Amino acid sequence: MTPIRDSGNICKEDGTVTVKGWVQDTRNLGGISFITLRDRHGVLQITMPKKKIDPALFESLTKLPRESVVAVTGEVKASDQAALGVELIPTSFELYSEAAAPLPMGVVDKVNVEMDTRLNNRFMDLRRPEARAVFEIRSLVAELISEAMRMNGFVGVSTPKIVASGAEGGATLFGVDYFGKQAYLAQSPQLYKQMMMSTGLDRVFEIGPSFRAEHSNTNRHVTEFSSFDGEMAWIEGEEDVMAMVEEAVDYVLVQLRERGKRHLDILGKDIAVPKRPYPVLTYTECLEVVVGLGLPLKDGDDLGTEGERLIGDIMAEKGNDLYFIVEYPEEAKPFYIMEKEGTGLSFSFDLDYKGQEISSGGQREHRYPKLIERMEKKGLDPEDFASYLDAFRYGMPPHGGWGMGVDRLVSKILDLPNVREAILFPRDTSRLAP
Ligand code: AMO
Repeated sequence: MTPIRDSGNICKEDGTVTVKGWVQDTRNLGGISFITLRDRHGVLQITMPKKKIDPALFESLTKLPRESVVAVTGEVKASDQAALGVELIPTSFELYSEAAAPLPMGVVDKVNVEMDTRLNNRFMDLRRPEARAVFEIRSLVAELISEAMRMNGFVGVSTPKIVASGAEGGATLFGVDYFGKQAYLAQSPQLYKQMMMSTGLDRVFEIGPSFRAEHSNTNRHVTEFSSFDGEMAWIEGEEDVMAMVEEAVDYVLVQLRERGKRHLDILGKDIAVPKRPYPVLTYTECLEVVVGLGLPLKDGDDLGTEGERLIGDIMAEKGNDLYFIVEYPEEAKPFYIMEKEGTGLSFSFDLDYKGQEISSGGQREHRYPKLIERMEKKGLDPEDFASYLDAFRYGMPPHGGWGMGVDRLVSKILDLPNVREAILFPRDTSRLAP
């Protein structure tokens, strides 16, 4: 396949070139002036010695407002002073779009702009190479996830995002009026990916949007996130699922280190690939540790942001960025997770990365009568899940799976302080635009 040109630049046979991009900066020193022209790949210096170029051209180019979009044609010359080692001496130009002034935020100014201002002006923020690099990396992460899954026999699927019942609890459901019927935005693909396990497409994965009416305004919660979900049948226990999650995350990190180098360099990041197997802690031991450190938690409570962070600090000291936490109390886990009978525990796990949960999963309850029992125990009405339950009545293999927040994964890989940095247009309690 011949790649299609990925920039506006054109080299002509007469030796002139046309470069297209944004006017990042202009400097007029009187006898000579310069433009820094930026495109996706970098910047080029356009040099205008007043005596050597047409006065009208000099005038118009020098007056261009920052961030205007232009095409400049001219000759490329070697230059010791220019960062690229070459500069362009212009002979003509075309103004595609003049930028208004003042700009809502600077692109190259070294002042720290608040995240809110950046998100309000995301189109402008993304003109900064560092902001763009995050999304180059995110795109690669998604590609690597798909590669890892395909290599392990998983089929990519797309499940509905407008659904009739929620799988992850009523508190975080967004309601939708669906032609007069009550519908919801999907909190996860949980019910559908499990239904697939009864079909023969017994290893599926999806990267898609998930919606949660999260009222908490934290640096790791948004109301629309991207979820990497997997589900696999014929497992012997939740360890099989954990091994697959570990395989996928390791593949992403190892490959990203090489294939994402150009973008990682822009961010000044190298990726530490944690040693395998990832350590496994139990919920109970984590709880004891954080309670010992003063957190007022009781058995069954979520470890929470602070608890996860404390465990993260302890694990970081031992050189472990990624670790599993297993054996959560069954009451703390959703109805679809299998109970460890007679123990009060469940066949579940979380995967934490640098002190933050990035994934949770486990073995599912595939036995129809037990599943009904679990639903009732959780106060759910099996009638509301009739089409899901049908898939369990006519032959359902043992299975398990996981959900992983892609936004959280990317933000942890890159040590971003807020998950919103890894989302183009984040949605939260106070943000619905842009
Ligand atoms: P859970 O609810 O733990 O599990 O979600 C799985 C992962 O999704 C991410 N996540 C979020 N990311 C950003 N903002 C949010 N509000 C948010 N909520 C969740 C986290 C989390 O670890 N169906 C199960 C998974 C399974 O068992 O297969 C589920 O959704 O990274």
